[in-house]
Amino acid sequence: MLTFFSENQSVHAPLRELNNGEWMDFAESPARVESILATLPKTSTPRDHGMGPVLAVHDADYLAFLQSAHDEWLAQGREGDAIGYAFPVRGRRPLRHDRIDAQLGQYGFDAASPIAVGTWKAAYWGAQAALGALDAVIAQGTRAAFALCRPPGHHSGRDYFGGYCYLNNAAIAARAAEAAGLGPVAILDVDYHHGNGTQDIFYEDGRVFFASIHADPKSDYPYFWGHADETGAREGAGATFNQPLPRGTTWDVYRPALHKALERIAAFGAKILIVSYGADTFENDPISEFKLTTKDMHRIGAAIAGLGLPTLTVMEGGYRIEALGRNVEAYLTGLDAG
Ligand code: Q9C
Ligand code: ZN
Repeated sequence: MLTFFSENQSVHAPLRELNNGEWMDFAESPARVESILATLPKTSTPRDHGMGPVLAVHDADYLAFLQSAHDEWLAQGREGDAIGYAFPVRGRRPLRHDRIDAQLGQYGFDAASPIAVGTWKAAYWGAQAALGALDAVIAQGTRAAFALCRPPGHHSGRDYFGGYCYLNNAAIAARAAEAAGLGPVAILDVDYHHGNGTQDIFYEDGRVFFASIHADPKSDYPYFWGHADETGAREGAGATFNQPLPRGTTWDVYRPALHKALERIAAFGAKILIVSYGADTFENDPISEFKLTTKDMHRIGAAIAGLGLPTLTVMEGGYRIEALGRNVEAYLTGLDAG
């Protein structure tokens, strides 16, 4: 499997996040990549595709904020990672603020996603990794490629960050695929958490199908998106397909949901598939509650390969670091074998 990754992605290393009322070590650590790289034969460094494909998804003011936020944090005499604490309630006027704390609240939706010194650089190159893997699917006619994206992307929307995500790598690749004439595009999100950013970006877009299988947002983060009755709007009506599953989900529950998602993607007439792959559905994930095994990761890959579509996988979550490389390897092997 052709894999794309840039060393620049490892400079994003926030110290801690606010979780259940306590500071804990930042779960989305650079060590995740080390675990995955140890199981992959070789990786390619993506070329720099510039800001064009990023601007096709994200607002310019949001991108300017991301690039300057940590400098501004330091300029205010703060130390360490920038993190917000005040968030506008829905319905507040769309005010533009200079104060960094107001901006962190405006553009962020949780306190789990600090902006550290290397965040912009790493997020930028994570998106480039997705674009590099897309190049491989296009130009080299590879059936499948893997972007070792870190930080992950699926919680990030057009103008917001959250859930360890700053740029939506899957969405950036999807728009670039459309621009290259490879559409219609389907995105399948199998991370434990609902891909709220991806859903928002394509919610009114009928040309990109978004299917997600995730922990029920009645019990799990991100709570405010991912319910089964969210099915898209306007031109996108019917092009969003959410399957929330209960905590404790094992393969016998997961499998029929996966097959339903794949059926819907086939019926949509997708010509290319982008998979947001999270290994946080794993039974021993420290922040998640599904019970999938390493063998099930292989089954997920094989089932997806059964669609027979050119497939670009972008890495999302997965936090049991000792097992992460093996889980990703199992998924990719399934994808190759299927
Ligand atoms: N007590 C990804 O997997 N914290 N992001 C949840 C639960 C945020 C996960 C708190 C989890 C974000 C890409
Ligand atoms: Zn996740």
